[in-house]
Amino acid sequence: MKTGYEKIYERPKTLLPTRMHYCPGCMHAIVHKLIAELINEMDLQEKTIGVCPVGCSVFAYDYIDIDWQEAAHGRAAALATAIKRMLPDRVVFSYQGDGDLAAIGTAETIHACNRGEKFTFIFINNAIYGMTGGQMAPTTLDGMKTTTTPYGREAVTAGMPLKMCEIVSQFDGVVYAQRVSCNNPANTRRTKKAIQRAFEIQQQGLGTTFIEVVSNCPSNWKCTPEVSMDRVKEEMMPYFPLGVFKEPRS
Ligand SMILES: Cc1ncc(C[n+]2csc(CCOP(=O)(O)OP(=O)(O)O)c2C)c(N)n1
Repeated sequence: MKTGYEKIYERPKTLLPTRMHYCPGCMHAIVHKLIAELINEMDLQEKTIGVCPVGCSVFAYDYIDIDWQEAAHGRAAALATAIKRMLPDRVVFSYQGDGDLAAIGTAETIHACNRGEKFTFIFINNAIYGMTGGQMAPTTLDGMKTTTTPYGREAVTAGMPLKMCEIVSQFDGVVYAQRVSCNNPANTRRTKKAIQRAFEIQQQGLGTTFIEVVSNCPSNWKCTPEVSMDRVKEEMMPYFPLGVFKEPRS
């Protein structure tokens, strides 16, 4: 029997009916849904290959019904490079957290972008290592408390948080870089459009496409989902401004 929600929302065939393991309010779940809807609407189910990271989204393959490959921690960009080079007619994306993409995987990320590998990065920046219990990530905000910075991150010892969109948009190989969020319905629609645009540009074979989602982590930020969305707007966005950082040259 259909629940009330199911009566008004028709689940795209690419979104598996698996019960999600994400904590309540986690933006990973929203982004999964957007990707599944998009692949369905763009009729790409048989053409898309995702690369899963190590982190909270390690089980992305349980929710989106496409071909997936699991990467070792931080190695998603290297794996996506290989897949896209071998199967250039597929839409290939890596789905990675900040620990995966910007800490252990920094080298893979930077070099794939510099080489202009023709896949899409979907980068979920929640400013913390979610899966392992809330350690400081490269994108943890200055002053933010984590289990490894109990008095708050200090720039003097940890540097300032990495702004990945700004960094990768410097590379000639990157043709499209946009920072988005899903903290409200309007921004969620923009996120879907941005991922769609990235996939379209990828299909034109122009270069690397990079989507950063300014995200939340209610469990490790130790707040309610509602408060976490407020913090995305009030604390994350001033440092990680939303917007398009790079567009293909026309
Ligand atoms: C080689 C290796 N080093 C460390 C770990 C432990 N580990 C698992 S997930 C993770 C961090 C994930 O954080 P992030 O990429 O930000 O993703 P999130 O869980 O926040 O979505 C770490 C350090 C591991 N599994 N493998």
